[in-house]
Amino acid sequence: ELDRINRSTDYPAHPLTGEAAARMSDLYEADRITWIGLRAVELPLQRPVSDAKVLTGRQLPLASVRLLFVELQSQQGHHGLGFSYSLRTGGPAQYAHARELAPLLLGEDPSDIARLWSRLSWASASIGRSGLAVQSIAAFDTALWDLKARRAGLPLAKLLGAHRDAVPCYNTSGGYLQAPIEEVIERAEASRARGIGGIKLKVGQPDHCADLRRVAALRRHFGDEAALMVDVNQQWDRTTAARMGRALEEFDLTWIEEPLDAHDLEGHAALAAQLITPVGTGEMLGSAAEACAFVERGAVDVIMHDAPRIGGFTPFLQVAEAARRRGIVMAPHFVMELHIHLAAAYEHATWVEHFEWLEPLFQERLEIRDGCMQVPTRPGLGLSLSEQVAGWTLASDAFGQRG
Ligand code: SMN
Ligand code: MG
Repeated sequence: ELDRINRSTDYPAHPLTGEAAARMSDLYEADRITWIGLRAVELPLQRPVSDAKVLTGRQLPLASVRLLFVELQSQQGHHGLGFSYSLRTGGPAQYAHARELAPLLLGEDPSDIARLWSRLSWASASIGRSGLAVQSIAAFDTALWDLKARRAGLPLAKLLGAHRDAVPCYNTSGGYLQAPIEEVIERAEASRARGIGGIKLKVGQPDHCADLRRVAALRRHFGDEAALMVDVNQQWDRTTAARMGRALEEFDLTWIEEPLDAHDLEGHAALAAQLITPVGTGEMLGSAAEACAFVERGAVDVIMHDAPRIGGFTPFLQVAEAARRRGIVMAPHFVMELHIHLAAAYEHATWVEHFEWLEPLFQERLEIRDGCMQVPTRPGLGLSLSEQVAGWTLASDAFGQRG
């Protein structure tokens, strides 16, 4: 029998005839990227916000978000929309680098995402494999994944293989340091009334007692059951982090985020080993390799990498796989519009960060119910640009022939 199965004559001879020929239209036919649009956008925030980096004098308040959008069209009529972002500086450089990369994708099959990522990365080799170089690549990578999922007629989460249709979410935007605690509580109440599950508070002020008083007030107000997190934005040294970490244990926080310098791998590993409260970090890491190092060293209990900052979905999934093998929590940083799909496709406990900031850029809104953000049911990322984007556009360029 085996012999019979293996005999090549059992397979249709070429050229195909009969039923096999009728199935020809089901065979994969390579597509080609025919048009690429780039757009640089500056989205103003309603009010500038300050985290601990501002309170310690290291940075200015954040007043806007810069975005790099990529739109793709293919010969077979498929479309993709992706983006990357930057805060404070770097936007013009991301855009300039994207202009250099875009022509390399023309004529390529948009299905070959891994190969195209590698092609763009080789083209950027002289400016490195992390940070700005891969952040420009991220805009193309996310557009390629959007196109692939749209072509399949599936939400991206489903294309990746979803574990859930809704992901627990928490809100940060009400918890910045310029707001007095009464205002933080008021905004947190509003978030919870909308169905957002957790509340994250910024800490890391030079006055440590003030931080502890704000956390205590939030815990008192919301009771034992509420999921509360704090974000230090890298403003403690190792000694302060150990002391504050110990003082915070009584508040039963869901995590302490960025307690130390974002690149202090050994410091995070030691802190995570000392504290019962989970330690999270990852948003400032510039590549999958950097984020995997934290996961593999056991330096984080919660991995918080950010797809646009590390090169898009392709590298994000490499980090997610390392995290999955260790069973740790994944809470991607910011950009809920992209991360909802990735969080839905993660096996273990996961969170998405709810931020209203980017909502005006898109026509669609993510739905929130019972503490969870619902995974969009539209194909691809489920995003299309709003009309307002034109008014915030600083520059645009196009490559190839528009269909
Ligand atoms: C943060 C920083 C920058 C943009 C958005 C959010 C912050 C967070 O560190 O984790 O919420
Ligand atoms: Mg953070």
